[in-house]
Amino acid sequence: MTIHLERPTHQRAELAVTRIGGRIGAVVEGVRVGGDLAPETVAAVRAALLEHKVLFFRDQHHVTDDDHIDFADLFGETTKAHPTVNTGSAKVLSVAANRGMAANSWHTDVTFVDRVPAMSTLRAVTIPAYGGNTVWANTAVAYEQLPPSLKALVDDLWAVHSNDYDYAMATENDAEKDDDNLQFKRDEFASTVYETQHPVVRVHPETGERTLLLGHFVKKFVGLNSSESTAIYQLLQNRVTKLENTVRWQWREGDVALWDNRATQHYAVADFGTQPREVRRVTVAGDVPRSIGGRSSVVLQGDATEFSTVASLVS
Ligand SMILES: O=C(O)CCC(=O)C(=O)O
Ligand SMILES: [Fe+2]
Repeated sequence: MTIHLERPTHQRAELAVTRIGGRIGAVVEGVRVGGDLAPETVAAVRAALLEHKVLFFRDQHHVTDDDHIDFADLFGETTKAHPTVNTGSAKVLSVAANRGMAANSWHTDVTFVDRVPAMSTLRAVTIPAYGGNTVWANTAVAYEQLPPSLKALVDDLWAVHSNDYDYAMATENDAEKDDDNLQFKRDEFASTVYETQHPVVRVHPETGERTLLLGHFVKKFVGLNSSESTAIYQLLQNRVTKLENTVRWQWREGDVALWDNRATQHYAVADFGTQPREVRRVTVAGDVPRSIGGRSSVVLQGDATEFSTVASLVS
């Protein structure tokens, strides 16, 4: 797809969106990431995001933290860097290998609060010589492709998500977590505990698609015991993370990724040994999920108003 756009300066801008996966992922060319995109460019990027779920922009070496924030701001109000983790910036979350904030398990960002972020933008600052790819999965197609019997199972199922989640359940199929990492999680990540009950099937506020809202912050399903919860969680996650349903990105420094956090999960592959790796994230505020029946997620513990505003349904 090639879209020709007129800039306010009347310079002709060309935005090219090239799919890189069958079910998710596209590379966007012709956009200089920052805060000064023309409104029609922002609209075109947003439309491409809703369609492809994750977009990649190569060679954005010029981007500073401020440019990164300004870029994210074009898609909605930005959140605080994180509800509990402070990496030295109000809006930018640094995810560095040596900080032990492991992202090597499948998750959707910050689902332990009610106002789940709408989008995340990630910028590659330091990338190892090999390894350290990130993989995204499409949770709308995962729902769509469930057989009717499994749709019936999940359509009225609710899950409790927490930042003080059951690590054993989330890590069962994932890379092993080391002790430092677990200690970090206990000390900082869950310094304030948040717990929210979300529908497992969420109606996407912009596309109307039904998506599976799961990931490693799920503690249990409402009304099921822990072994039943683990079994159902694995069954559904196997659908989400099926390789055909994913795209894997091999980072180069200067890359920027933008994903729809309402329709994806992601996983940062921890296969780069002791090499340094740093990516930085700026997050766009989202609304409170709604079920197929129109019921909203319910806060069980923690107040996320300091972290993020609640986005209006369609921005
Ligand atoms: O390190 C990565 O590639 C992804 C980190 C992550 O999960 C995030 O920034 O939300
Ligand atoms: Fe993440």
